[in-house]
Amino acid sequence: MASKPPAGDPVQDAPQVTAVQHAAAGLPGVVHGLRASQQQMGLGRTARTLLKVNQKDGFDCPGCAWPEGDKRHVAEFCENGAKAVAEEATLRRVTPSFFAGHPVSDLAGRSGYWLGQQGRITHPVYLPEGADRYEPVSWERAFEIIADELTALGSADEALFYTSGRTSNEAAFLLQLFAREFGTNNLPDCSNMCHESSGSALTETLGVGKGSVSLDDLHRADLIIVAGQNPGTNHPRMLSALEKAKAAGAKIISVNPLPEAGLERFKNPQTPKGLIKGAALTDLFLQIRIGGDQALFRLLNRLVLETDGAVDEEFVRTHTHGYEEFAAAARAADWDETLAATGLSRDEIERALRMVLDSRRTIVCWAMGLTQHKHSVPTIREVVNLLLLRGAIGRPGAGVCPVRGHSNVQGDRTMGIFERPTDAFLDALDKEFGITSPRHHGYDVVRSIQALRDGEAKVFFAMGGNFVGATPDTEVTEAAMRRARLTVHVSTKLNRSHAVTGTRALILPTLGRTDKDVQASGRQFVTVEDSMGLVHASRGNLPPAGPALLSEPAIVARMARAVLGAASSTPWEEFERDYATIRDRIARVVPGFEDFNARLAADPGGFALPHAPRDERRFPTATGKANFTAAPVEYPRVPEGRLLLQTLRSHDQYNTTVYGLDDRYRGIKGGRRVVLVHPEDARELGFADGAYADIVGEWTDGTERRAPGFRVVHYPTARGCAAAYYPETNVLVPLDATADVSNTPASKSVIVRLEQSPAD
Ligand SMILES: Nc1nc2c(c(=O)[nH]1)N[C@H]1C(S)=C(S)[C@@H](COP(=O)(O)OP(=O)(O)OC[C@H]3O[C@@H](n4cnc5c(=O)[nH]c(N)nc54)[C@H](O)[C@@H]3O)O[C@H]1N2
Ligand SMILES: Nc1nc2c(c(=O)[nH]1)N[C@H]1C(S)=C(S)[C@@H](COP(=O)(O)OP(=O)(O)OC[C@H]3O[C@@H](n4cnc5c(=O)[nH]c(N)nc54)[C@H](O)[C@@H]3O)O[C@H]1N2
Ligand SMILES: [Mo]
Repeated sequence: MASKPPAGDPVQDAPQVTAVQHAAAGLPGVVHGLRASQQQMGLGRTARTLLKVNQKDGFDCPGCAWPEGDKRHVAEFCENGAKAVAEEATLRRVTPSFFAGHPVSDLAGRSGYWLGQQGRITHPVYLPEGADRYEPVSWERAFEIIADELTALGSADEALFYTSGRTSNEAAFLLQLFAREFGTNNLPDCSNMCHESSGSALTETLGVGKGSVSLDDLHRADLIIVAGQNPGTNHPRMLSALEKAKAAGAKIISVNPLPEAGLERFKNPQTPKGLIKGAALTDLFLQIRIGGDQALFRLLNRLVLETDGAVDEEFVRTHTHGYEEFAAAARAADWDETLAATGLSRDEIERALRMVLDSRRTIVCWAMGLTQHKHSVPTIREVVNLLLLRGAIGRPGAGVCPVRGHSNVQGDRTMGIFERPTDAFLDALDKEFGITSPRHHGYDVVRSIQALRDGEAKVFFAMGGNFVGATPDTEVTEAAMRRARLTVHVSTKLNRSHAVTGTRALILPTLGRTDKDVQASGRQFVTVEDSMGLVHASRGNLPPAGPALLSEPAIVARMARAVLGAASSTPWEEFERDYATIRDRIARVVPGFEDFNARLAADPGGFALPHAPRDERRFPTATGKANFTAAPVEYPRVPEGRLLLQTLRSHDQYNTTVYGLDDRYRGIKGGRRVVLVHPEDARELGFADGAYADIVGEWTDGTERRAPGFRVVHYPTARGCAAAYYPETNVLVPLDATADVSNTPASKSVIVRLEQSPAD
């Protein structure tokens, strides 16, 4: 049996395989992007909308967090940005009559793709206890329901306030303020599943949990290592920066189990030459085994240590701590073990070493390929060790570049969306608002699911995102969510989380980035922070999806008034009226935002937040120096006959939002239930290309998890490895399989076996 779409879902999943592509973007990219837009919103609206993407007077692309350069192109977006915009600016609508026709039991049987295709939600709706249909509800009544449930809790810590990374700075600041006034630090966010490992490793070693480079640094680098990232699909505009760096003489090393099209060759759709010819980007492709990166960087560090003059001794002496212990560990790195862990050859590693030694300005970029493993934090620390050895932090053209996902995920954290806030942040908040914030830590995403499962959390509120769709161990998570007394989703579009509800549920429709936001004081804008710490304004220009929609800041402000009542002296009404008054408070609470409104008025293009290691080689760590670390080398051990599975994104999705069923660059069409396996491995396991298999996850506690009916695709991945799309394979990731320290689900290293599908 080829496909197993949920019952009643007309969308057929029947994957076909064509040739793998070796170049990204170019004309096909532009055409695909515009086609998606036109289907959803028609030609005039398409043009009006796309011309405003990432312009100084327009809105921030709701796609990725890649920064915009100072000199902007007329069309500062990419194919996937266009899809993200079309998805939000669509003319399709989900109205109360839609809910009358589709009970929750029906929605629960639909695919995420189908749900997303229904359009923008127009009215607040409520699912009463025991009912199977969402019904229209007034905003007043919706907030009363939330207030009733929240005030009935035995402790504020029985409530969870989740944030996905599209939320603006203003809304995020209000949400964390509300949660803390209410009495909890339970502020899990998508970052917990994303770059938390980067934040953990960088905070400990450099003192700031963010990247240390600007776009300009990328352009000036002479070596860029891109490890565990697929920019051709997920950060297409990054390819322009890589192209520019190359034109100025930089070399690029890609470290990836898959040969990703964009990294091989890039056809820049914004230059006439690029449209046709394209530039080869990667100079050295290290086709690493999944999870082999720590071993690779450890050995490179040993080899640097052994090369005369290769260590920047002045930097090490002046700015670092822990060198001796680290050097002892690095010197013990073993060639044979590294070759086994990485699957690379000695020659490849020596070539990488020569490129590192030839470089003064080295940048390492990474994303989920490094952050979603058990040993992600020590892996990223090892990357930092290399840069510290070479003095490549706080030098122009050099540094760390964790490439963020959601367009404001970094800003949300800056605004205090964090279950483990620092005392300094809470002190400032308390002083500004005259409140007493709770000081004990709250729950992150995985702990939130455990708390719901164990009955310790009872109300779940989500500011965007698709919690049950994005989190691991789908069956466990959905059962946990169903135990909640109340689930509330502030959403633009339908998704799986609206069909997996607590005893009672609310869907609160909200404005997106592209929508015009008018409040009592006039037209509003919001602000966001990109992956490189640049803060700028975002202004929607389209009429909202319906008159009943409220903005995210308005929803939080009204909820706060309903829940906290007279007990709160925070001017929630004023915040809703005029977002500039929120920014005035942010300016007084969050370092780096002084004179926030004035600086935005002076330059709507925005300003850069301070970054001590980058700006002044100052390292606000526990030791006051940049810390070398010396963790034991780890890599996944895969038993005979098993594969190491990574769960990743296709070219046609935005996280749990599926735009379409094609993964153009990888040559997959018309379906998503595919598992990519090296031809030799597939043959040894007895699976021809085109055979159907169940993927069975094996976890250390002896439990198994099954994802049925995947088409096996013979694909040039690293030996012993496999790849399949998320969220379909989340069911295979055990809730307990998380990264040490950061607690991020280890969704890039799942041990699996393939079993013949019963109906094949
Ligand atoms: N169009 C589009 N854009 C997006 C998103 C989207 O879904 N669609 N999502 C956004 C979000 S939230 C995020 S976080 C980013 C995600 O951006 P990416 O991290 O690029 O996303 P993934 O598809 O998870 O790809 C992981 C990459 O790491 C590689 N990899 C896997 N395991 C390993 C490993 O052990 N070692 C190494 N070296 N490489 C490995 C994979 O082969 C793949 O190339 O993109 C953001 N932008
Ligand atoms: N197996 C596996 N699991 C993963 C990953 C993986 O690589 N593998 N990646 C992880 C990563 S990196 C991330 S970031 C998470 C993503 O987790 P989430 O951020 O929770 O998921 P999304 O799919 O991005 O959320 C999409 C929904 O957000 C809502 N939305 C969109 N725009 C807006 C808006 O402007 N306002 C509001 N209020 N709502 C809006 C829409 O209703 C839409 O359905 O998933 C994680 N899960
Ligand atoms: Mo992410």
